[in-house]
Amino acid sequence: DSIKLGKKSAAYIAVDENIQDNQVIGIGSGSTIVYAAERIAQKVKEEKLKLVCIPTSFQARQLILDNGLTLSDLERNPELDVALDGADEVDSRFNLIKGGGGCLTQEKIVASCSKKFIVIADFRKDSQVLGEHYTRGIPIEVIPMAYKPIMRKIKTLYGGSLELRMARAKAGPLITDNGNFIIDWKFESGDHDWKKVNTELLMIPGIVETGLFINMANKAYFGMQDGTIKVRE
Ligand code: DER
Repeated sequence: DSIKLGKKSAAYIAVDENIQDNQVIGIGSGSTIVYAAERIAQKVKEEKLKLVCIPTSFQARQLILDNGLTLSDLERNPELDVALDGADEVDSRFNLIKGGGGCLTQEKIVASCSKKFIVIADFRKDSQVLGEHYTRGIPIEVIPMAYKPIMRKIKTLYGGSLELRMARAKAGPLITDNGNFIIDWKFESGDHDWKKVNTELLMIPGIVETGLFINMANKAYFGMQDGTIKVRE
């Protein structure tokens, strides 16, 4: 279908244009990045590239191993050349919502350690303002014991509605790769000063990380419905 095709073609182009020999590469999480890992593995084989990959989740770690790529970590490679990742939404100012897959904390850490951060997404993620297409709200990773007071504080400060993200294949709340809970914050529609909101949220004790990636992405490749690729930078 056009979404899968869009993800795959965007991922292949993003890899072909940005991956080369001797790089340290951040591998994101979600479904789109699967195509990027596949393409990297093809290029490593075809062009005998030497590169190492840093995961952003258990899923990304498996993806690296399953594709026969060389696994590394931030202890051995604290600075990356390029990080590739998906996103739930990209607004006109390159603010991202990430965390739909629950991996936002390690994704943001790895992206912050990289000289370049590239988003790969299908056309549904290409928005003018956040919330236009992605309606599940901003994922916020929290320390489990504090989720209730944090939900109340966000509600008081910013309104909207908040939901503790429940697991699907396990009873109870979703547990992240870091052992925490995730709250999804469905914010009031309209434009927000996301840089300010992000900074304020991170000051609330118990909030580990937000799915607001502000001024982090350098480039985005969107797989469009007609099979073309839209590049924004
Ligand atoms: O959780 C994340 O931030 C992921 O990158 C994710 O939201 C993008 O997922 P997708 O590539 O499966 O759409």
